[in-house]
Amino acid sequence: MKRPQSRSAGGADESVDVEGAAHESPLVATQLTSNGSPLVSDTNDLGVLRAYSDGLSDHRRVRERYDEDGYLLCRALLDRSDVLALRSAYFSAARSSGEPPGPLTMSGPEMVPHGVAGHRAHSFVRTPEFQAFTSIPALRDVAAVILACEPRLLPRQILREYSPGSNRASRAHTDHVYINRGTKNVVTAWIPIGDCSLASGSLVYLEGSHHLQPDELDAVRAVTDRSDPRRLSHDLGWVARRLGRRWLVGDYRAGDVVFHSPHMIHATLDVSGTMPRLSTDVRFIPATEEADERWLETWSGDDGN
Ligand SMILES: O=C(O)CCC(=O)C(=O)O
Repeated sequence: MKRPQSRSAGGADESVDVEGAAHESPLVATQLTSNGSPLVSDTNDLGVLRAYSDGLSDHRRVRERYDEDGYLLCRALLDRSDVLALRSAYFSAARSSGEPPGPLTMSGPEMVPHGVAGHRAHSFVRTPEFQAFTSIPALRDVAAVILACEPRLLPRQILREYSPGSNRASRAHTDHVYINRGTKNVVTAWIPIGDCSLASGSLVYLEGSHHLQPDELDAVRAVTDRSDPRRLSHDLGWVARRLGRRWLVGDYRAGDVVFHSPHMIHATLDVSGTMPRLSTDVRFIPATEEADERWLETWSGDDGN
């Protein structure tokens, strides 16, 4: 069984079972796709995210790791049962409102588009349960260490649901271009709501990409399936080859949270297993600094931001 190896510099090495032992069905690294395009043609082109396991008390160490990697993967930061309860609440709310069982496709013509009024994600982000979840102090505590100050949680908090077999996922992008009208000091927390293996559409990062210059990013806009110039390519394999960098992948368990820099290139995988991927991504800035006004309203799938 081939396994991609994590970087060896410091921290806990982890390996991800890309060939299926932990998954619902066998999955080989070379079959990982995003928006239908292969992530890699050779397993050696993949790396594995490294978790930060040294605790939060040494703030300097936390920031060093975050600055070095562009992300900080915190295993079991949240109580697993709280995360699973939120997942269950989301899908039960959908059932009690008379929606058909099972995952919604995000683009069926008869369906309300994802996250707009009438879609379950739109109503769910407005519930006290969801608001209480994103306000869990543990999230804020890590943001406080990374930002080195009292953080403020921005109200626009995106809830994403991706369906098995839809071949839809988030294209390569940096957050910076979406949140560059206020302070530059922003940290994103990506929170899988449920276990999120490679087969469940997990988040991937382009290794060291937070160190790239803006003109280097321009080089990976040429191949695209979208007109929005803020996005990079949907073809993650091409992005990696063009920039000569590896995608870092990870298996996430309910309770894990990964924090990332607004300059880190990231994307998600297609859901090849049977369970829909549910996740939220929220952003913190220093409490005393100016927020980008686009992030001050509750998220709606059609807010254009
Ligand atoms: O969950 C996704 O599909 C994308 C998340 C994302 O882009 C982010 O957390 O910044």
